[in-house]
Amino acid sequence: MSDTTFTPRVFSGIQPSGGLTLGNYLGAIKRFVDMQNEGAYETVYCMVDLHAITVWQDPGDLAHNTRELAAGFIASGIDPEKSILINQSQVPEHAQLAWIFNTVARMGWMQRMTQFKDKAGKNTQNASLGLFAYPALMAADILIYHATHVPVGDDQKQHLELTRDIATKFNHDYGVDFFPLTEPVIEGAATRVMSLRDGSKKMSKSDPSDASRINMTDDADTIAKKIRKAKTDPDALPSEVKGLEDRPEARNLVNIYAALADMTVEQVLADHGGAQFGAFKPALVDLAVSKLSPISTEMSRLMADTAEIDRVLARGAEQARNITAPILKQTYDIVGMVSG
Ligand code: AQP
Repeated sequence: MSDTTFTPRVFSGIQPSGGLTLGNYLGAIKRFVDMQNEGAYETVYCMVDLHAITVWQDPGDLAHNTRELAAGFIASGIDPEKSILINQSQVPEHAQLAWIFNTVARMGWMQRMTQFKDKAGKNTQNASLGLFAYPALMAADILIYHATHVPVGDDQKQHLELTRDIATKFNHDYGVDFFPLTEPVIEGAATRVMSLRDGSKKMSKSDPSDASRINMTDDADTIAKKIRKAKTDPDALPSEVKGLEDRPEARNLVNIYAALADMTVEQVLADHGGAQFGAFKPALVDLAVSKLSPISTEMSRLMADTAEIDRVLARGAEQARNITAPILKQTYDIVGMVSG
């Protein structure tokens, strides 16, 4: 346990590896906005472009997706006056600390990471070295801010545990109490939004099937079509949460409803228990369109002036480096690097 008191600070990021999905929004961004507005933390939010290129990204698409992600953050309620909003590669201390952590993390730890196994597929020999080292860079993203809390979706739990292992080993090896043991914040009804086509698969921006996800840029008709076609079962909705067991697709739609409406799953089932999907899906469409359309409209407005987005990111990088440069300098001193 650390005796040092760290400034309550939140860090989290999203990869510009495609368009934002409803999974990213409900599992991550909506929580980012809540934590920003709680006022109990300094908040730093990041487009993690260095992570995105661990699998091939077309350069034009990467630049577009990075700006669009920034627009998505702002349109969803991240206020650059209240939070530091950055693009990862513009703050070089992330990558510099990651190199130190590459020497702290052990091969065996990395080999246990399920995300590497999922993303590398069968041909691990052909995966990039960066994909293997991804969790060490993620630990650096967090710890270069001495972040105390990280809001994430359920899929990132293992990486957060690894971040704590890296902090613990660094502190132990160098006999310091320098890096905090960061707490994951995995909360809400939609910490794992599933594919609309397969209730056993996570909704993902890189899923080849566009029908599997709701993109934050989808218009009202597209959202309606995707929800109407979402895979379900023939039974009516139960009135109790227990009745959703073994019904992954039904549970997914109920979770999405609850998260969008800021309700608990119990409340949704109290209102809709007994309803057939023929009635529940239109209610979900109305709710999704009313919550998501203002965000996509604002994203389009912001994307019409990318110079302004670039200015926000440049200012964010400057603010971020006021935090990251001294932490890197202290890390180098601890490690024994002559840094002048
Ligand atoms: N389906 C999801 N449900 C809940 N949370 C999710 N997140 C992602 N998908 C879901 C959360 O979004 C944050 C950013 O994720 P990321 O972009 O860094 O990477 P990812 O988890 O790999 O997301 P994708 O959409 O699946 O991207 P690709 O397809 O490029 O791999 C994280 O907090 C994550 O938990």
